Amino acid sequence: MLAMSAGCRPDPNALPAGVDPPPPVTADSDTGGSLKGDFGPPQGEPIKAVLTQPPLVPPATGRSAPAKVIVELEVQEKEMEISDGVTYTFWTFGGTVPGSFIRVRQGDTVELHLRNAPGNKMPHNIDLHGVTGPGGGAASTFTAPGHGSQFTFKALNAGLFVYHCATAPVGMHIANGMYGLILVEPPAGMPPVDHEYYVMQGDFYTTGKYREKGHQPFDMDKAIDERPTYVLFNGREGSLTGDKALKAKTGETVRLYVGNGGPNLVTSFHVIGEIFDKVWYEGGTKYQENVQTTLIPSGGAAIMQFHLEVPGTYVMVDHSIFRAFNKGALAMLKAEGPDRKDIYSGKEVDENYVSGRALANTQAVSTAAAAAKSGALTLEQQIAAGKDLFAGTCSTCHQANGQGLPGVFPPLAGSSVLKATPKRIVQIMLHGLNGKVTVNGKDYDSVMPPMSQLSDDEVANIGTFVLNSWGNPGGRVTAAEATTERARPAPAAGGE
Ligand code: HEC
Ligand SMILES: [Cu+2]
Repeated sequence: MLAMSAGCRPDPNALPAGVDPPPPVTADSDTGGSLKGDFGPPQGEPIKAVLTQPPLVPPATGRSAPAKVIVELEVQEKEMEISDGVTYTFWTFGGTVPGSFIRVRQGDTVELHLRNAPGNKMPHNIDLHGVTGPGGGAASTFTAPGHGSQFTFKALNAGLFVYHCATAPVGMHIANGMYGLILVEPPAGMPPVDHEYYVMQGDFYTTGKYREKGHQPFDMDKAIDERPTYVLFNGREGSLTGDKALKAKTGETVRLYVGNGGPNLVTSFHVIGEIFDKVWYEGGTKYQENVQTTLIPSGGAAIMQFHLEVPGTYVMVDHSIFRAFNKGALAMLKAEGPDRKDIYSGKEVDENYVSGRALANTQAVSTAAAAAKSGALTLEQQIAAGKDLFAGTCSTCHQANGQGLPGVFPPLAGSSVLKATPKRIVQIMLHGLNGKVTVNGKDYDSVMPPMSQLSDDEVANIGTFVLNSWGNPGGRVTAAEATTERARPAPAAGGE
């Protein structure tokens, strides 16, 4: 039968002339996993692991034999900013979110010391996904404040692994920032590249709204319902934007070690304007090529690599895109180098992406928040904070100079509407505006969407900035006025 079909028509599985057949799947084409990960007892003197804080990655181990590696981690519970003017009590491995990056080689014997800093309030432990053994170390490392514990494991599988705290309530410990990455290099190491960076996503649950100023406690109900207030890279909104953006030059290759601590969300990790040349998906041994977006499960990781050709700002997002622009999941990589108009002609368009409330270094916003808290907020501080926020919120339509766009977006500069009723700006921001409106003698019949995602102090500061700019009548908007306006029903269309 085989002979007959071969004789009658061409074999549909035959390869075209000159094309090699794929390599056969043999026992050698996989790494053997843990079965082949034990290279015998550790050699030489014990080595103290180099740990790094995000976004840095420790140097390659550079070793060709298994060693005993000592890792010392200290749990610190500390208050840090989660966004400008917003503080949160994080629980951390080593004082940062995510925790210190650990790098060892397959076959290494790792002696892990966990200290729980005196003054902490909670017991903690560590479960490393790179450990072979029940609990991944959790049971051996349960540690009360002011105490230390240790356990030893042999890193049998190569890969990029998440570690996290697994003390009850587990979800709360993870939600507070208790996770990090451990890279177990394959025996030959990772191929060298120009830059390696450490980025980890996490979802956060605060009782207040997104960007609501002041200290924000953890909200267990939101966490159980999986309704995060923030979705962040490296534990803070703006941790990798503006001056803190990752840096590289064109002609260089960048490798990202990206983890997802969760506790709840899966991430669709994407770099706007780049294509991953390689993705070691799920943090494992094999790579896929030419990938746009890679999925990283909660409690998982991936390694991506790309070569930079065109200079400019590359924005990294969770492509579940409301998380990027309305919950903070946005980071940047700045590539310097000469233009490559042959590859990309355009002007820099990152403003379009970045403006949607993702500006970094809004120092004035923090200053105003601190001043408001102490009851000493000045008009100047409100105007300065409002100016920063206007740039990320209103300027897309009304333009940075408040002139609007003829026939499309009315001017805020010298606006007759604001001259007639200055405080109407609060209502327009919170409830939007539609129907016919006449501004400086010209008619507009368009729609401004409500900007109700703004917090009350943001409304107050933007309003104050606009009223005190471009020949407008001046005055001051308070957060209390925003609270009152928010509670009122939206006015009917065509308010003129
Ligand atoms: C998506 C585009 C868009 C954004 C963003 C936007 N507006 Fe508007 N805005 C409009 C449009 C369109 C109108 C006119 C609506 C109409 O025709 O009824 C308008 C009208 C106004 C008016 C009344 C008319 C005038 O020119 O005085 C004010 C005040 C105003 N906007 C303030 C703001 C402020 C403050 C922000 C930022 C918090 C903002 N807008 C963000 C599109 C926008
Ligand atoms: Cu913990």
